[in-house]
Amino acid sequence: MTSNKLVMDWVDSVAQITQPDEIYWWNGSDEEYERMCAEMVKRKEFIPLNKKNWPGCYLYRSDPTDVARTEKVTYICSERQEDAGPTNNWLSPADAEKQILPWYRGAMKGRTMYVVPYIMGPVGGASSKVGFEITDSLYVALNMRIMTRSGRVALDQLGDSDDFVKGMHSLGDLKPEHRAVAHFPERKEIWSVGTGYGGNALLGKKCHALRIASAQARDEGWLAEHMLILGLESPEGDLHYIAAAFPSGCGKTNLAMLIPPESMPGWKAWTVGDDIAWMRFGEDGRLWAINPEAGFFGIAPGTGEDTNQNAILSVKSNSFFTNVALTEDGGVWWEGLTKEAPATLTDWLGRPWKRGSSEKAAHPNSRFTAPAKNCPSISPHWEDPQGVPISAILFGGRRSHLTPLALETFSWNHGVLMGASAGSETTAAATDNKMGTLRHDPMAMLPFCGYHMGDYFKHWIEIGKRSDNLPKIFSVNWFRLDENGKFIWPGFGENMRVLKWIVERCKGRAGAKTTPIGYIPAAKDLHTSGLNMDITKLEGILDVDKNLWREEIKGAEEYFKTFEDKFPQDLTQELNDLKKRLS
Ligand code: GTP
Ligand code: SPV
Ligand code: MN
Repeated sequence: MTSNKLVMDWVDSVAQITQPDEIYWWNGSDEEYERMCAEMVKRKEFIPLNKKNWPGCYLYRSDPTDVARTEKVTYICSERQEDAGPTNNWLSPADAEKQILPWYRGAMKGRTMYVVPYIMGPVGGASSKVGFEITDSLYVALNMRIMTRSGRVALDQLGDSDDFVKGMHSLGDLKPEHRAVAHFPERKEIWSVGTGYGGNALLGKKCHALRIASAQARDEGWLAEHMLILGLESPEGDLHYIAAAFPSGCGKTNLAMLIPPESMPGWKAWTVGDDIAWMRFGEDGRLWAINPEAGFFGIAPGTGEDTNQNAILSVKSNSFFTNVALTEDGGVWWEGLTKEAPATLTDWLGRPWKRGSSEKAAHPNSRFTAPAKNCPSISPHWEDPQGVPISAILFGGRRSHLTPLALETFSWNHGVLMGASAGSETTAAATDNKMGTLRHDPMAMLPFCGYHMGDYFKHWIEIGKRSDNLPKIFSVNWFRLDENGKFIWPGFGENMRVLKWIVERCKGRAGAKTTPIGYIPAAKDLHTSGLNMDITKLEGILDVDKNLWREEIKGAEEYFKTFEDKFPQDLTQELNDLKKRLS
């Protein structure tokens, strides 16, 4: 409990609505964590894993209808519809009360209500933010314990201040038709009901650190972005940090934990964050980024020793697994963990599974929750309250065609245009989208921007006017396919070759050819020694087809019309310049 009357009044009001049997204040201690994990085992919600191979690890199976973010029922409940903009679902606060609040009434009868205070950002950090998640899901509370700094520390940081986000979460009856994730940016409030899945229910993550925080960042002159943060150290000991925005399921966690290939001796990569970056100007006019989270909520499938060894080492202890398969010796497995599947498994739905089955053993969006400090490549600076200085911003996505492996934009505004016109093929991270369909996803923020996307573009342009010490903006794409549907670029650790070029461009050292869409490395400008790849294939993904790009730009121009007069003039100017260069 706390002496903060505003918090106490709000907790009371939620209890009035939800009618829990008991209220429990989360303190964040190790003793509490152990006790609550044991409670989950007692309730048969957690399956403890084999203690020898997976110490402190548990498997959790969610409701089978509740396995990914649901964008269809995610709302921005600003007072005015135009503040939510054309890319968000809007509900007026009054309609939200009518439609959503009834699903909370009496929902916690027979349950405990956990009050989880949390900090997004390092403890004591000037740019860290406090929030509360009230939840009737112990799984959610325990995940928040890994993903944020939670409990007493957050109450201490808040004191009697009114600067906190109010998150009200209930599993409700878990029926998809009684499911909603609603955000009230003006009141710094979040309602999530009828779902227990990660991005819908761990309210510190997408709901607070992106949707609420992006609106706050617009008002206060900073950036809240769907970006990983990575430090790159050259053999000479030079350190550069990059921030990269890729849509969900498009490689942030993997890039954030990359291990440089053996043919690049001396290069080191340091993980600062894998999903969210909050960036503010320092006194030096540079953008400094913090990772507001304290853990990784990462995609299991595709994560293996040879693709992401640092992630494997991160999840080996004190981690949770959601919707993966169970092995006979009490371990976990998912597609891509090993080349060959174990002969028999229990699948993510708890059914017997045999190698060769046409069905997946783990859900394609199955996830691990791991403490960031477990990661062997975690940066010594990952909890620095002032953050790390960003030299380059990368935009990327899953583009099987067209978009080159790497490109440097000509200017900040050109970079913003490129981020704004980015598209990506959809993945299993959200339901309701057919997988693999190309959609526009500006700055990888389409599902996460808490206000009008046109105003968001304007905010990026404004940020660019405030400093002449800005990061350079790049575009990357690891996902080009050949005529057989195979990835052309080897990806993963090999992406270091592209990052090296980026760092050297920041220092004005690497070569590039000037094309209408930006500076693109020639094959000779990349570190290719030890790269097991046909040079003509590499040249193929560094090429610019003007005709196809003209089509692409036409599509972007059409898309931008949805923002009407909110689309910034400066971007229209950039678009016209780009069209001229392509004609
Ligand atoms: P969210 O947690 O949903 O935001 O996803 P993310 O952006 O962190 O994506 P993640 O790193 O988990 O990667 C998603 C999928 O893409 C996994 O199956 C990876 O194996 C695959 N992937 C990541 N990087 C690469 C790459 O460089 N090349 C290829 N071919 N696949 C990759
Ligand atoms: C994403 O979908 O971008 C994620 C997973 O990082 S979730 O927490 O569900 O949002
Ligand atoms: Mn993400």
